[in-house]
Amino acid sequence: MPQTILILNGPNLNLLGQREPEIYGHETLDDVARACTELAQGLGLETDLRQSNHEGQLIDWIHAARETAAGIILNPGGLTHTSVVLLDALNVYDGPVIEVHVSQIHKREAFRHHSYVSLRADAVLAGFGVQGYMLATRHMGHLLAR
Ligand code: CA2
Repeated sequence: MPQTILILNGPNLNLLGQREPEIYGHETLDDVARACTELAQGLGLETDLRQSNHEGQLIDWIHAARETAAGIILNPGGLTHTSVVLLDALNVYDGPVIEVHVSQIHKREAFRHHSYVSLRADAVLAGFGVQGYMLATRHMGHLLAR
């Protein structure tokens, strides 16, 4: 059975490719799902990409991932900067966690410079556009092959 990478996306990321292209680009979350699935297949892995606008739903998925996913790639959206509960959920997940931001959060408003999730993440990507998800998938392949 191939191992699964859970690719979790937080609030408003369903709008990727539809609004603010100058910040987030033109590609949609469906484009990301297709590209990561193809890349992961070449690494012998499966992907499961999900998005929710609800913090509790993301936490439930992280809890379930303890049984179903070998690693998590997570773009928490705005919850990055506010959510202790997301950090708590990740702290009870044993596999590798990679944090992805489409935009370069450190070049933006000061409130985006701090991430609670980074206290748990094994790697962080910011400012690579949606390519960040593909880079994270590739790196997850390395981490899971160890
Ligand atoms: O750069 C990222 O990926 C962010 O996680 C995106 C979040 C933002 O709050 C973080 O600081 C950085 C915002 C998600 C909003 O998503 C949209 C996507 C496209 C169009 C409009 C909103």
